Amino acid sequence: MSTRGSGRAWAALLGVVTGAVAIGVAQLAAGLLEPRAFPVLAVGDAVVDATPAPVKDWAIATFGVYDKIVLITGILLILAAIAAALGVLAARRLLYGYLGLAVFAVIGVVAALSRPDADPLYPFPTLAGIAAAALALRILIPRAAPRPPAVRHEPRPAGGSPEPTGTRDERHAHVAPDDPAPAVRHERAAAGGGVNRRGVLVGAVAGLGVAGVSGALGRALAGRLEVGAARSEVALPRAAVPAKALPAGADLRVPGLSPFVTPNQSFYRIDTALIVPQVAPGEWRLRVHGLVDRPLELTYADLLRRPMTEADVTLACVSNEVGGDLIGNARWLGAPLADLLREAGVRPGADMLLSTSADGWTCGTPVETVLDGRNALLAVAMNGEALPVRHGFPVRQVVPGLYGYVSATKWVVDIKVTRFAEDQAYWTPRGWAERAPIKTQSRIDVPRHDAKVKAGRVAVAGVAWAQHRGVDAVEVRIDGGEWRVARLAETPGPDTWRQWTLDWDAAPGRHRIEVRATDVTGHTQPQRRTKPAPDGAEGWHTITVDVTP
Ligand SMILES: Nc1nc2c(c(=O)[nH]1)N[C@H]1C(S)=C(S)[C@@H](COP(=O)(O)O)O[C@H]1N2
Ligand SMILES: [Mo]
Repeated sequence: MSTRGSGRAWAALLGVVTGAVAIGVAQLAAGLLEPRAFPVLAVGDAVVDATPAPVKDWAIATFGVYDKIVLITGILLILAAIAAALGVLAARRLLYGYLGLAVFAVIGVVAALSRPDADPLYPFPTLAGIAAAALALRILIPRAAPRPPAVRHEPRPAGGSPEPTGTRDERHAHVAPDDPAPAVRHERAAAGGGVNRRGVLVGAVAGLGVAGVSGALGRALAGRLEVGAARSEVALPRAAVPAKALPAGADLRVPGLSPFVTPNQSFYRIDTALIVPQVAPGEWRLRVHGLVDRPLELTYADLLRRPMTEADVTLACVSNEVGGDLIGNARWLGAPLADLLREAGVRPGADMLLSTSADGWTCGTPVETVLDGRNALLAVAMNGEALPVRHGFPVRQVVPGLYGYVSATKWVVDIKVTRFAEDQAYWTPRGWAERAPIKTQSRIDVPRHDAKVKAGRVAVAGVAWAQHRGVDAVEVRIDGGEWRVARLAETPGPDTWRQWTLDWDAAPGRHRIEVRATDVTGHTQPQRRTKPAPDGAEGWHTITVDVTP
């Protein structure tokens, strides 16, 4: 590497270290003040909000539940690249580095203030991080500057030539008589460009130390604000209306088939929140207002005192592709939403509930759906435990038959009774339908697509759903042959998915398996596959398998 090149590489390294200092110190400030104002998250949140719907759909389809990790990693990698470039620029003139940091300060502050729940503290973590970075830059970057040892240390050769003779390394092998630290000098020589390599490394390690310690401390402090402890102390009320016992035949227990009840730990999670909102039950309030005769405000204790209903309901995400896994079934415990609305007194003309989460996400649900007698709940528990924080603790909505984005508000804190003509929910201007009942769908779980199976009797099995209508029949066909009726598992009601299975006598070769469901209204899934937008994918799930003799 040339002298210049190596100096640049060191400057880039120190730029990245400076960036790490900024992020670590910002994390510390965020942990002290407000975890959500951590600029990387604020920028990530802003990116999520600004991302066009098709890109978001693609991200969900491609990365699934890892979409957030991918986004944050992407942001950090981009930041690292820019920080490296800033390091190089700053080595040329420190001012360039400061200007770059100023740009970051503006981006971070604007992103933080753009959060729907932003308060005046939000800019501080960014500003603290940038101030620390400016200091780090000032201390670190000069270390990457190639020292011109010829001027300070080279004894001028006799003969007056301005240029020292010999190769670079030979030159540096000379030890000036006045050099106070020959060992250090040797290091410089090894760096090849007169760069004080030890100085750079010491600076980098110190910078990373500051970044690591402040970052870890910040995360620990943020954790102190988490509500996990409060959650474990919740005493769940008994259900006034318990769920019917699950029919013995609800779970066919075919290996590889999704269990009837999805465990909380493996329940899909979809939301726009990069860090899970932490809403303490003691601070939770639900306001019901808008087109009502008597606006209400409830505390968590008020809610728990209401008669509770328990119900098995399968949630589904509108972004679920045909054959996808953004669907899960759980037993929910909650207060009927309809009772609450009747107490508030919905005024004529109101047709939409605009619910808002603690982090400002909104959702529009038809009033008539909530009032038509189905188990629309303000849920506090999922599968026998207080709602997991990721799934909306302390309170979320659950409305059977509607996709999550128009019904299932997590961390819900506000319900405005309004009109579709007057208000818009989060996803509506982003290209998703205003109203979105769940479409009749079926999925093959076993065998897996592209699996190799042994010839002979093969159990083909999966799930089908048509929430609040109910699944009436599931049919399977192999290689485009006759449709065969699958055996259906029992269900506790129309609001859950339904397992199905079919025994197939598989002959060696490659085979195509298709499935379609018919709901209780007599509607059979159409063959043509569509994309999820704007109101849910449809089409037959189709897989191919290799049957070996
Ligand atoms: N606060 C909030 N609630 C939300 C969302 C969200 O982005 N924010 N996403 C909705 C969507 S799109 C779905 S599919 C369901 C998913 O619920 P789950 O994560 O508990 O499975 O939550 C809904 N509730
Ligand atoms: Mo969703």
